[in-house]
Amino acid sequence: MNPPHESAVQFHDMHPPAEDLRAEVLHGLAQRPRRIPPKFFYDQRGSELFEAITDTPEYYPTRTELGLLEAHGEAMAELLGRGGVLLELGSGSSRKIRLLLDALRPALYMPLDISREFLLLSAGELARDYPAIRVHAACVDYSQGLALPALPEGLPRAAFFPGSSIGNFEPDQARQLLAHVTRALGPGGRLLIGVDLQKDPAILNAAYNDATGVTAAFNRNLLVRINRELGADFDLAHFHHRAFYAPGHGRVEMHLISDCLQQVRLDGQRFRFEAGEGIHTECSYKYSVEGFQTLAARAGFAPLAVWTDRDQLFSVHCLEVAA
Ligand code: AVI
Repeated sequence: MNPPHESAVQFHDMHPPAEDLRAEVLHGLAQRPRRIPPKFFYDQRGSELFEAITDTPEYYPTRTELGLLEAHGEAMAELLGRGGVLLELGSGSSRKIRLLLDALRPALYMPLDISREFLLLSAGELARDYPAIRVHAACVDYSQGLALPALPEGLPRAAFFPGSSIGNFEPDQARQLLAHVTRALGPGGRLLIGVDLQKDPAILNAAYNDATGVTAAFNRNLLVRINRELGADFDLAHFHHRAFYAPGHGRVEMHLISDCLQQVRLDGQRFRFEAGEGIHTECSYKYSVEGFQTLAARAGFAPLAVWTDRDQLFSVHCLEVAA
């Protein structure tokens, strides 16, 4: 069944085939430490669980970033340039983009996301609610580069990358991704990007270990997905969630830890897990304002403005592609 309002959206499907999931999971399980990239969290259920995380009292980034967009949306829109093309990387939730669209009123809005169902649904709803804005949605894995449908020439270009999703990339990959964004925007193009700040580890540890266990369910859903889509036999009763701030790396790490000695079968192969052995499923890097500006400069961005909340939990940067 088509999601409501889908027809108002021009849709570009550049989604990686299921074989990418298989190949990357097999490759990651053979590594030491074992790892699976966090982009695979976001099937339909994973996207819903992530939304639920953003409503937990411990997970401060979403509400803090929303507060910054509410307080400074007009100034942000002024810097981004009205009436142009707006790309959004990782269009998971529509709450933030609605604030920006209200202030910015672009001619064309192009959300990019790996989760096809979520993308179509939210893009369809936005097309309905903002009939004056053309909506072209592209299902892409932007961790692999930024192959985009052709963009109209002669309009100012801006991109919005909220949620500190940039923190889920290793710093060198983050630099590469930002460099792809500079190429898509061209000289003078502007980027509004949300970046989680370095802070008291107790706040970070609580944010990734919420009391109701939503983050644990989000992490474990990765195994549910791999069982369903790849026919693996992960025993969910014997893998648990672990998340902690790693000060030496400046990042939060998430892992799925085996409770016991066990074997998992996938694609005719057996993977042996010792008790306590895990799969590293996510890094979430935290930056100082200066640390992030240095990273962005290495990708070709010059800083224009930065907004932070009173408690210095979260930052939103406006950057310009240097000529
Ligand atoms: C999407 N990303 C920025 C989230 C984060 O905080 O790194 C994903 C997440 N993982 C656990 N909780 C939220």
